[in-house]
Amino acid sequence: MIPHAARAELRDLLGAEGLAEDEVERACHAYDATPFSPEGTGRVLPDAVAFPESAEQVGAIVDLARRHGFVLVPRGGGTGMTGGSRPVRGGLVLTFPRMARITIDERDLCAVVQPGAVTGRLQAEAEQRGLFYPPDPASKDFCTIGGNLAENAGGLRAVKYGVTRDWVLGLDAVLGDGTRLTTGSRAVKSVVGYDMTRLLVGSEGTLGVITEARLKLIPLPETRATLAASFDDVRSAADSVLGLLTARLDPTALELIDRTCLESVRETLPFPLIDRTRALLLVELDGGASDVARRLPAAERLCREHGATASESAADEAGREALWQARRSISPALGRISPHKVDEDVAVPRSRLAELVAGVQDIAARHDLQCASYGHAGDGNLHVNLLLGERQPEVLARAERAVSEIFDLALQLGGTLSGEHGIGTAKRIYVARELGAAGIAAARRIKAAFDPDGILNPGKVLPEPGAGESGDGDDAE
Ligand code: 2HG
Ligand code: ZN
Repeated sequence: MIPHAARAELRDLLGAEGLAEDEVERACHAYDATPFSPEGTGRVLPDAVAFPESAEQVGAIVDLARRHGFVLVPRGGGTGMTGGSRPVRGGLVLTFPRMARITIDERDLCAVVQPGAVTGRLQAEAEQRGLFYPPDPASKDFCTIGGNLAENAGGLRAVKYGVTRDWVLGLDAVLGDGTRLTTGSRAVKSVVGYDMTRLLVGSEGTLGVITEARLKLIPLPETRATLAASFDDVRSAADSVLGLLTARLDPTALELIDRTCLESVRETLPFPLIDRTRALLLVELDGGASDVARRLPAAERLCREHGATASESAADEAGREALWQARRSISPALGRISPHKVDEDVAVPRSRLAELVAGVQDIAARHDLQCASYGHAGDGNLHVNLLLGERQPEVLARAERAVSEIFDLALQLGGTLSGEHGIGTAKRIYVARELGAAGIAAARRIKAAFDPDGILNPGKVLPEPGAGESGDGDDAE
C-alpha cells in the first residue's frame, strides 16, 4: 500500500497529468498479455499509476518508494507473456508514454531512445533514413523499447540479427537503491568494467528502471524476399530447419507454424491453405538484390529436398507484409480460439529442434491436451500453446503436469525454459531447475546489491526466498 503521506508527495512531484489513482486507470495497468497460467496469480490492482516525464522524476519516485516502503512495477506496452509487468502486491506502476522520444544519430549509426517509444516507430524512423533496427518482436506495433529491454525481447529476425540485448550500446537507469547509473558508451566496442548493460537488459525491472537507451543501427538491407514452404508433417518441417541453417543461405527469419496455428489465421493468409498441409516454414532473406535472387530459389529447392510439397514466394512488399502480418497475428488468434491457453516458450539447440517438436506432441497427447506450436525455429525456440478449452481444475492439473514435462524435455535437450518471454510470475517456480541452487544464490546477491529494500517489481523472476529452490513447483502462489 502507498501510505497517505507518500501519495501527497507523489501528487506534488508528478502533478495531475503524471499520476492516476482512479480505479479505471488502475485496472488498465493491472494486466499484460499473459493469457493464463496455471501457476500465476489472479489480477491485483496497483494502488496508483505514475506517468513520469523525466529521469529526474523516476529518480525521485524511487527515493520516495524507499523512504515510504512501497513497491514499484515498471511497465512497457503490456504485451509481456509471463506477467512481468503485473502488480502482485499493489504499489505504484510506472509507465512511460510521456518518455517516448527517439533521436537518430545518422553519423554514429545510433538511436537514443526513451523507454516509452514504441518499437515499430523506432523501426520506421530508422527506415526513413535508410537505417535499420533489426529486433522485431511480433508485438512491435504495441510494445515499447523499455519493455523490450526489460525482457530482452527476441522476435522474428533473431536468427540472423540476434535479440534486443545485441543492439544496446548503453543505458541510463535508476537502480533500486536510487543510484543513477549510466552504462556502456556510444562507441561500438567498449570493455571497461563489468557489463552492467547486459545485466540490466533482461532483468525484468527487478534491478533498475531504464530511463534511456543508446541502440545500434545498421544500413537498411537493399531488398527482402519471403518464401512459404508447406509440409505434410510438422517433423519434416522441423528437420529442414537445420538444412536451411547450414546451407549458407543466411535466413533473416526462419519460422515454423503448425496446422492449428495456420487455421487460426487462415483468412489472413495471402494464399489458400492446402488440405494436406500440416506445417509451414516461413523463410525470409535480405541483402543485396542479386544475392537474394540467388538464395531464394536455393532455399526453395532445399525445402523441397526435405519434403516440402508446395511453396510460395513473395518478393513484393504487399505479399510479404501480408504473410508476416498473418504470422504476427497467431498469438492473439489462438487466444480467440481458446481463451484458456497456456503459452510456453522453450528453446533448444537447433540440432535438437525436431526432437523437441516430437516430444511436445507426445507430452500433449499423453495428457490429452490440444497443442498448437509455432515459433522461431531458426533459433530453436518453439511457442508451445496448450489450448485448454475450459478452466476445470482437472484440465488445469493435466496442463500443469504437461508444462512441467515440457520444461524437463527442453532442459534434457540442452535448452532453456524461455527463449524470449522471460520468467515474470508465470515460470518462477521452475527457474531453479535451470539455474540450480548456486545460480539462484548468486542472482539473489545481485538483487540485494541493486535493490536492497526489495522495492523493484517484487514477486518476479526468482522464487520466493526459501521456497521453490528445487524448481519443483512447490511455491505456487
Ligand atoms: C510471437 O512470436 C510472440 O508471436 C508470442 O512471441 C508468442 O503467444 C506466444 O506464444
Ligand atoms: Zn515469439
